[in-house]
Amino acid sequence: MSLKLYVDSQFTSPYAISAFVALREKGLDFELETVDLDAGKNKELSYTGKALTGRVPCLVHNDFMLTESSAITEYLEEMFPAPEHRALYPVLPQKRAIARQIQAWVRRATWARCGKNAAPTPCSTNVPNSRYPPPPRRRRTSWCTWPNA
Ligand SMILES: N[C@@H](CCC(=O)N[C@@H](CS)C(=O)NCC(=O)O)C(=O)O
Repeated sequence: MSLKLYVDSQFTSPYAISAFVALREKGLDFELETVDLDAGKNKELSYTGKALTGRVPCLVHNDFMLTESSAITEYLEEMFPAPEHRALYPVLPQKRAIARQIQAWVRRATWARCGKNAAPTPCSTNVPNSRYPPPPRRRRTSWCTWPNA
């Protein structure tokens, strides 16, 4: 079995980090490969041939390739289920929903931390016990999807 995760070479993408954490939590052996977004390596065929969206993260499991961080974590949860591997999501629907709510919050609250044009997001100073941050009111300035990734 082979697992490879493509992440940004700056290690700042919250999307890539969520896939990375899921693999680590599951206790899986995987190879990590970096893609230099600033150099546009994610637009090259060598990457887009694997990653449908041309963005990080991209998971390659044997000959299966998957982008989109939430699809990746849910795929890992189903492919490597508990109890053999640690569960990523709680069993109770409400608790699962809250886990996904937190994931969405973390992804969104840190969205502006990727790539050379990254600027501090107005959400980044918010703490988890505050209300949901308001949507950012700026033009896209980073490599991360904006505004609703
Ligand atoms: N919805 C995607 C967002 C992924 C994303 O926007 N990744 C950024 C890095 S934070 C990226 O690869 N940007 C490169 C580009 O847009 O060219 C996910 O959840 O995986």
